[in-house]
Amino acid sequence: HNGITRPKGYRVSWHANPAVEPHHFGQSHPMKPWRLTLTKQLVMAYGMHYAMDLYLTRAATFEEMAEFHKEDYLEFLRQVVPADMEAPEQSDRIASYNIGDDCPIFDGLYNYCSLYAGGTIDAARKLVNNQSEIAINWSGGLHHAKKAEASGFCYVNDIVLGILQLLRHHPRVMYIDIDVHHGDGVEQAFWSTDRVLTVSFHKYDKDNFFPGTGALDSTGPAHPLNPGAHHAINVPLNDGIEDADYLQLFKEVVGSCVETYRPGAIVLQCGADSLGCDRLGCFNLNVTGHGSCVEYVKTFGIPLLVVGGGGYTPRNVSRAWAHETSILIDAADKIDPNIPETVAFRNHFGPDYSLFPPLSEMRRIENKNSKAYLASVVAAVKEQLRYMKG
Ligand code: ZL4
Ligand code: CA
Ligand code: ZN
Repeated sequence: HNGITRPKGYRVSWHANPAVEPHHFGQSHPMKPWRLTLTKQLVMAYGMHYAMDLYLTRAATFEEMAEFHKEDYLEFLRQVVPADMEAPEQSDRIASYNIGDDCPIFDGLYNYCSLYAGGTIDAARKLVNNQSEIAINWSGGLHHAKKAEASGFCYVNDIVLGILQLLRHHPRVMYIDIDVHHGDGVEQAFWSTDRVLTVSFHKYDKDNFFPGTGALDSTGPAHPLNPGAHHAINVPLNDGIEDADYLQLFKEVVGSCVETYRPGAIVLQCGADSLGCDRLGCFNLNVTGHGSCVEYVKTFGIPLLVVGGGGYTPRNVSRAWAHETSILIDAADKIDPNIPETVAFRNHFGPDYSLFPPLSEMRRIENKNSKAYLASVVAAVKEQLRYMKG
């Protein structure tokens, strides 16, 4: 099938449940689970599914999600219905759990959350049980959710739940986040431990870009005797960063972190809102540039859990995640950049019908990251790693 075969020497597992895809956040909400349908159609049109073990994921149980989340919050998510948004007796709880325009109550909300969380938990367990070396759940990556609060389109933090599974077997887990937003929920969950190193690359503008955290000097608990000190790495960026600069920065930061921290497993959040032309993002990355980060992480040969995240221009989200799937199965060189005639919803990929349209040319945002600024960020991270070593 298109010459795509299983990768040599390692296994890739694909974790998904199509029941996630039809959920609707509401009229004109940027988060569209339907982008997962488009991603799957591309992956199948190229025949990539023949190279992976495919798992239909189950819903996470209440108890599994309660390993991180507060039970009263999960109970609320389980019983709330859209009509409660109008019910005055519910308004205090709705406000306290941060339900609103970003995180609305929609039909099947609990089903949606438990399905994407179940996918990430299953993927982590495949790695832990040595049944897979690379496990993919594109429906996960919802990095803003807190213990008892929804935030930024995220309700249940599947990444935290997946890392908790990995920590049962691995003394140290590294988390890498290339979503354009700061991975605050994951950082906060593991703020006080040295068993998880979190690394987020993001647009940072304290008062004008969500969530406003993730400054360069936000590196963990202030007290040097707290084990989490220095175990949060933040790479704050300005508008318009391009492929070459991003990749160089990514390699220097991630390479130094892996070398120093020596994680037993890596979790990579591949939020596709860092691509050029994203509805919410402000970077200029191409599908190839975004994919090069995934390719670089793969070179370490460390058990890898790959999740999705943001991404608000569905045709480009699906291009990126399909391309990244091909990288993970070691088949990128066998993929025809012309999108197959047979793909469902092919009209979404016009007029170019290419897997790699030049995103950064289409709506170029001025690059506000000087070489000197990027060099200073790398220097600060390396300095931080010296403290981490102790
Ligand atoms: C929308 O059009 O910056 C939500 C959200 C809903 C439909 C109708 C309501 C219109 C853009 C965003 C009013 C919406 C006002 N609808 C939303 C401070 C804010 C308060 C809420 O990729 N308003 C909050 C969250 C970010 C804020 C980004 C990224 C997630 C991830 C991982 C989350 N919140 C200002 C915005 C729309 C909407 C249009 C929106 N919300 C854009 N940015 C935000 O990191 C998955
Ligand atoms: Ca990020
Ligand atoms: Zn995002």
